[in-house]
Amino acid sequence: MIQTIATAPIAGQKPGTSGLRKKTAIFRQRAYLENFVQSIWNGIGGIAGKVLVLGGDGRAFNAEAVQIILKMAAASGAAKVIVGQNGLLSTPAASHLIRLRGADGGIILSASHNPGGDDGDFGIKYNTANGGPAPESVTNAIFEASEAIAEYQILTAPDLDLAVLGLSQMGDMAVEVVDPVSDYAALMEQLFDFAAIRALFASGFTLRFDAMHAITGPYAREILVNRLGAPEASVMNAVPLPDFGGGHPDPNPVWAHDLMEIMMGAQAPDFGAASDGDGDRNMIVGRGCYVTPSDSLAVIAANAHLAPGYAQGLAGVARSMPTSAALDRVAKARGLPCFATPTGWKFFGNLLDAGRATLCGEESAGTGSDHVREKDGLWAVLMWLNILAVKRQSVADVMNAHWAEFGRNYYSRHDYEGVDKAAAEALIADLRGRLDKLAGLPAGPLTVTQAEDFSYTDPVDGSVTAAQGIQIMFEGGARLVLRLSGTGTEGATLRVYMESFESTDFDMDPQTALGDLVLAAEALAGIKIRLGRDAPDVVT
Ligand code: VG1
Ligand code: CO
Repeated sequence: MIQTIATAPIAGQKPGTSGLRKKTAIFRQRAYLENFVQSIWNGIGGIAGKVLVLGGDGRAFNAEAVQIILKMAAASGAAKVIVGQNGLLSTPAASHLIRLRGADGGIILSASHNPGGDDGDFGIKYNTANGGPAPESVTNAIFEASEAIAEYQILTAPDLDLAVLGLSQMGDMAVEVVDPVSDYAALMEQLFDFAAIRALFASGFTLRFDAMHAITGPYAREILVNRLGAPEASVMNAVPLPDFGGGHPDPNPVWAHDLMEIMMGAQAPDFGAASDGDGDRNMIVGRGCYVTPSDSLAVIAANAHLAPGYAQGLAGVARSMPTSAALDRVAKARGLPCFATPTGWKFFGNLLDAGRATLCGEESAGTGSDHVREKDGLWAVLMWLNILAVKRQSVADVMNAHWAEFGRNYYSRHDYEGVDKAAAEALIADLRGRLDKLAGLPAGPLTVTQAEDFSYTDPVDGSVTAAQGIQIMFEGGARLVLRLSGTGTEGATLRVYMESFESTDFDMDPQTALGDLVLAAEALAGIKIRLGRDAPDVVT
């Protein structure tokens, strides 16, 4: 029986950088999830007769949410939902499944790198038929629907057993439970030279992959251990847990500190990597050598042709605006078009669909290509392994050779987390108000040459997205970016991104190399006083 339940708008159901993210407890409140799911249906013009993909990263509330969404899809007339076994799918695997099956779209349940569990965060996002996160036009329509909602529809039916693979029915709707790993693993086999990587492992090359008790555990086991022959112990924290074992599944040197300790220790393996809650981020680290995500993107751009799936070369490359210009240097040297987009993978979709970019990346440990429409953690790991299998060099040697050829963009991001929202917004607003007067003025030890509020005109559909971060250039070529996070659930997070280019000295500590920029940021924005913080919470 289809029930129509009266409801009222719930304030704040506005998707951020990548979907709607809130505390798990908020999602558990009566009608919170239901309102948003109905708003998705309403915002995209209904789902009658449509085929959707559904899955999540397994965090607390994933299992309950999947059943609710199935019943709501059935009530609104969807033809079929393809769901990962036990309600699980990594974000890149979900994107692939949407494309592989020609589905009309999909719903991914994740708050990505945010901690999970009863006290953690939960999230939901809608991806369109190209497999990518819905563009702003669609997320705005969903938000508007959430502000006008008066009722939602849900089927009264028992929960489905999602442990069993295969077809079943929920009301008039077909439900197909699929293995979350196999299609994705097959895609990776098409893109990369598995024989060469297998030979690399057989030669004694050692790896440690940290799944951080999140979704990539089963994927990493199947691909790295079963298909590529790495020893079982190569994958650590491989069992997904609803609270990620109490950890913070964000693959950076701060949160993946256990892996970092191993990689910097005397017994370090040749190669280390980690992924995040939903499997779309990656961290790459060699023995004693951490690779900044912006550098990793540049190295991949310079070497992707070594992998079979990219042997024909790249059509173009793209990065988010705050990501370092290391990519631009490779693009320039190789004669490739290079695009700078606002933060968030949804802005790469049109470039990928139009064949104008093959490779994309973000400084926040997101790298990917046109094989799906999300960033892809294990893809990046396999790309590196493929490159190393061909070059037979250490990660440190690859980095040194890269910098010798292209120069080094020293890069760091300082995050001030959970700060007072009004204070953070005032900091940005005040700076924004002074931007056109900054050129020529000193800022700490540096001098401003140019200052702007980044606005993006999509080269494919002409849509304009304004106010995407404050970008300030200095004499000598250094660059500073300030923006507020769109993925947090408490207060605000200020991100300060710093970059400076160096053509000869490649062995500095990035924090030292960027010291003048830290002073300039403080002089321009008054971060310490305005936010009441002495130092950033996370430095990557
Ligand atoms: C952050 C990152 C951004 C990334 C986004 C989603 O957004 O900075 O680069 O695309 O997270 O990644 P923000 O608005 O907090 O800076 V994930 O792995 O959380 O889906
Ligand atoms: Co993620």
